[in-house]
Amino acid sequence: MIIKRSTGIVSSEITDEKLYTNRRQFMKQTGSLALASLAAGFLPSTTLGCQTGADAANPASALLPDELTPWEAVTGYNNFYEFGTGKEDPARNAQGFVTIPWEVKVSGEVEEEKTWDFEELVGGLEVEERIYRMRCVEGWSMVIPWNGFPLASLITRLKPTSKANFIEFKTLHDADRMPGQKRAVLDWPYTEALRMDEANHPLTLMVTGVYGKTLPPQNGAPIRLIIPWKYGFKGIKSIVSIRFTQKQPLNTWRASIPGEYGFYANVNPEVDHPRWSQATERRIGEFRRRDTLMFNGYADEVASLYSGLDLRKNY
Ligand SMILES: Nc1nc2c(c(=O)[nH]1)N[C@H]1C(S)=C(S)[C@@H](COP(=O)(O)O)O[C@H]1N2
Ligand SMILES: [Mo]
Repeated sequence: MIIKRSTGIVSSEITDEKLYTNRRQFMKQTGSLALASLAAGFLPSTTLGCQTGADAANPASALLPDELTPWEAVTGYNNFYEFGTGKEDPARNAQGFVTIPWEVKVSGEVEEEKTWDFEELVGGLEVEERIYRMRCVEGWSMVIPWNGFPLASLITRLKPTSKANFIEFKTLHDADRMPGQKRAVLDWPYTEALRMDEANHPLTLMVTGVYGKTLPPQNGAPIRLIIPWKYGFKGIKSIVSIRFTQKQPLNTWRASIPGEYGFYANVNPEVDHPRWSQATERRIGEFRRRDTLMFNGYADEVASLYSGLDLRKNY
């Protein structure tokens, strides 16, 4: 389907909320997202990267079903420091955040540096639904039905040169529109980056919607990044700059606390955060903690990107 911003991204081709409700009920009955994915095969949407069945290395987790995290939690319990550091701040403070018009500056190692209007940037790119497990470095997790397109298809459109080894993203920096930026809690603007092979991986998404609706401001409207095998902080929100670079860019969290956050931020239950273990997580809505899976459960798809890399050093 094609992104239509005036009407949001909802169209007859995308799963509507009633369908989601039905699907959630279905998942409650079957208790298995794997089965729900089978059912999703009858739906017009695509489900990918939902690998839930048995994980030989982690039999305990394999017994636990994945269910979609309710809309209320997905849009009400957020990290978006530009709108405050409390989990409920973004939902409140980002209301009324204006995302039309929106421009994205594309620079660095590209054939042509250019500031793109949002409509032109994403126009014609096919939006898919992807249900992804999400893991925050703070130890909570959710299962979220995102709507977006592979970053790879946008990269093709932007025409980086052969010198591009990394892609760097920046969030809007405007304290009048993002009140959290009045405090120097981070070195604004929020900056993140990926290696080009990570960026071009088919699981890596540029997200413009969630639950079949236009992305709410607290989730990073109008466009944000999602990399399901990495900790949530790599998924930068409200992007206004994309720069292709030869050298590895410095990401915000690494810049502010280098002893705690690295460049890769791959979900890894074996590498503790200096101040807490990463071995388990609390799925929002659940009481008992779950075991955290290597690469957040996406090891089959992405582990080969990191062969030869010491994951204890390169966290
Ligand atoms: N610009 C910006 N992007 C950001 C953040 C932020 O504070 N500012 N928080 C990150 C963190 S820590 C997480 S866990 C996810 C949360 O995304 P969600 O609120 O949509 O679940 O956004 C990430 N992207
Ligand atoms: Mo996070």
